[in-house]
Amino acid sequence: MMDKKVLGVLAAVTLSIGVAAPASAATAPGYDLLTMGHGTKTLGIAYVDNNYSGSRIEFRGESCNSDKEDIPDYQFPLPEKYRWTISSVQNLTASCQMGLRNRNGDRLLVGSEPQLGSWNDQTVTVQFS
Ligand SMILES: [Ca+2]
Repeated sequence: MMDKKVLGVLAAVTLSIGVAAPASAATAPGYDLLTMGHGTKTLGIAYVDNNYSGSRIEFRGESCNSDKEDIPDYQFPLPEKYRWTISSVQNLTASCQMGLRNRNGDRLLVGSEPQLGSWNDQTVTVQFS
């Protein structure tokens, strides 16, 4: 009899934890969120893993001018921890071209890319122009 009561209490505790955890977890445990730049909008997001997962960097700003070949409106040299780690990206704007730069200065224009192919783990700078 006593054993059954104890088990019942344990089951109730386990259930309440299981229900509460997903609702309060904004990002998956063990992953980092870094915000770069200032502004009211998230221009884009770069992720360490494929398919928009893993630790991520959000790039903040406002909007881009219409001259896409001008110097970038926003340029984000990645902190050392994130250099050569980016595996998927999302451009969340309508007005900006999102571009990745590798260590040679080559540029890849991107939209929403769940994988980056030969550019996997190559990005050192993210630009919006
Ligand atoms: Ca990666």
